[in-house]
Amino acid sequence: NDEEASATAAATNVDIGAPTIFDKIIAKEIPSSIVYEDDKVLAFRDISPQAPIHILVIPKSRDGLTQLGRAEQRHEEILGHLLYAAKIVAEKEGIVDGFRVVINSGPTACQSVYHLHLHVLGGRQMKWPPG
Ligand code: D5M
Repeated sequence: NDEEASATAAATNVDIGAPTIFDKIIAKEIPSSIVYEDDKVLAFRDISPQAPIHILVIPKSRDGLTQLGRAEQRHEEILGHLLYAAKIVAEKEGIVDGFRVVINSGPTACQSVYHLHLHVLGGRQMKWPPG
């Protein structure tokens, strides 16, 4: 089931600071559906959408920012930029009146790709608490 699959993915991928599939997306070596881009961030559709709109916002330069739990003070500016980019993405997608931003940090949170990313989710009624 989905829960087991995400737990397996989280257990398989460990944070060793290695390049991830997102580097290939940034380099446009593998295709992605890009919805927003500037000099610092890239936003593209999640390959496994959990809502009608599910977009990932990532920094173009990982710069040690594999997960939020490893953030350092020098990352403050990019973290703010990513959050503002999430709002621009929500606006572009027509969900700015109601959307959710999620960051999974570490295996317990089922993070599977160790290149920091914000999930922007919307287009349906969200539930609380999340799983
Ligand atoms: O989320 C990692 C997310 O990355 C997960 O929702 C799937 C998505 N993903 C993985 N590979 C791709 C490609 N190639 N394109 C688009 N989206 C992708 P996490 O928070 O680490 O669990």
